[in-house]
Amino acid sequence: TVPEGNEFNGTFPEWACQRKAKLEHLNKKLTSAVEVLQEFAELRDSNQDYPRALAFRRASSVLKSLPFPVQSVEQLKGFKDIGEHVKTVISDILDHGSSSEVDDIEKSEWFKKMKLFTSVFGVGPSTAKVWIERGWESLEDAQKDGCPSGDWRIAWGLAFSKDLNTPVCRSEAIAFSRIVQREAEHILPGVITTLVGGFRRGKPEGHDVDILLSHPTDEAEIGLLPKLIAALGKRGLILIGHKEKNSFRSDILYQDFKLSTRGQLDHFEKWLGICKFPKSFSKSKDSESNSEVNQETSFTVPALEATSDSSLDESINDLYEPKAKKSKSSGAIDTEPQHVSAAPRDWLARRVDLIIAPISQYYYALVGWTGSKHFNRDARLYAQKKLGLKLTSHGLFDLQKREPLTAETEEEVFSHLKIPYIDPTDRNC
Ligand code: TTP
Ligand code: MN
Ligand code: MN
Ligand code: MN
Repeated sequence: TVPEGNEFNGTFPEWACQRKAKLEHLNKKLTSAVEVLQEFAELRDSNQDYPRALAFRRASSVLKSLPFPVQSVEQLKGFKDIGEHVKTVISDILDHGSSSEVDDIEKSEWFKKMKLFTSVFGVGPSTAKVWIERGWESLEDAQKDGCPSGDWRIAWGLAFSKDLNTPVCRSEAIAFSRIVQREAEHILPGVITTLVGGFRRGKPEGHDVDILLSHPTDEAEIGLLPKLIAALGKRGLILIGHKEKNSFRSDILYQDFKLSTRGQLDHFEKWLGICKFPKSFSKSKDSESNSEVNQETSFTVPALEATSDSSLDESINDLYEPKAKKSKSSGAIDTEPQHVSAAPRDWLARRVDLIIAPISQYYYALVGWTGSKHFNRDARLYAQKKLGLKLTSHGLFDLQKREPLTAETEEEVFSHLKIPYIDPTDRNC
């Protein structure tokens, strides 16, 4: 029997952060169409908070959590997040197999160029629009210009765009996390290293590797990052990157509510950059795609533990042999990428984010850096509207009492928010 929307939606949680949203769901065809409309709205208006894009995001988030495949728009009656525009698109797809509105967007040169240009590290919608106005059609056009803006991210992002636009697979993320754990443990025994971002949500691949670091003793983490970067550099793993200082200020915490819902910016000490991943990190995709390593979804990287995959262990261990080649680029990092990309090489350029959080903020940082982006946006809005609390990656703050609600586990973050614990793999809303 086909579920009726209005008999079901009475029990459907109102907020995305209260619902389970797995990577695999029953309405992929519909959500990918709605996400085209969302992306188009975001690119056109260059404003992540633009209500049109947000409306599409909310609609696709509902579709991702539905326990049945939508067969008729009647089933969507009463879902307040699915408006008339989205219903028209859905009925077009249900009736004709596609939506002409979505097809037209996907075919448009402007959309294709915007997607291509914003795929470059450091290039957002406003830069991409400038490039289009200059008449640039391809990444080669931008490369010919040299370093178009003086931004190191764009210069290096362009020089390695081919590598960086090839998805990072799970085995690469795990191999690199284990090396980060090993080096960090050597510098700071007891360090906590966690692979976060899309990989913690169970995604098989991603656009980068996000790693969150902390230590059970508050302030022990201070000074770790520069040493860690130097150690990774010594192993020949660093191509280019920049450190950002911790800019968290508890004195302004209780002033600005907007900070929590606008954007994803936080104030942690972090390193954003591009690493050199030996090609041996990416295992052959065919026979081994179901191995244990690939199924491991959410973990804190154990110290010096076997990966249950001997070939991956070997390639990690190669880096630790005395004869391991040490890159000269580790000491002084060249800021001119052009010549680096020419020579044949045995590594791939990969985007890496390393984030340092004090333990008092760690579980909030864990939730924030696990995402998804929509999960964060929704949870932050929910906290503000329903609880009068300000949620960020640094904590949950009671603006009246002017005090933080501390958490010593991820579960505790959810219980402070008065929502059932949602597994990371169910946060793909
Ligand atoms: P991303 O790496 O941008 O996204 P992702 O890992 O979800 O997806 P992808 O596979 O494309 O890499 O960010 C990781 C998570 O961290 C994201 O879900 C939201 C959050 N985040 C912050 O909290 N602060 C930030 O400054 C950024 C960039 C992301
Ligand atoms: Mn990521
Ligand atoms: Mn991304
Ligand atoms: Mn990232």
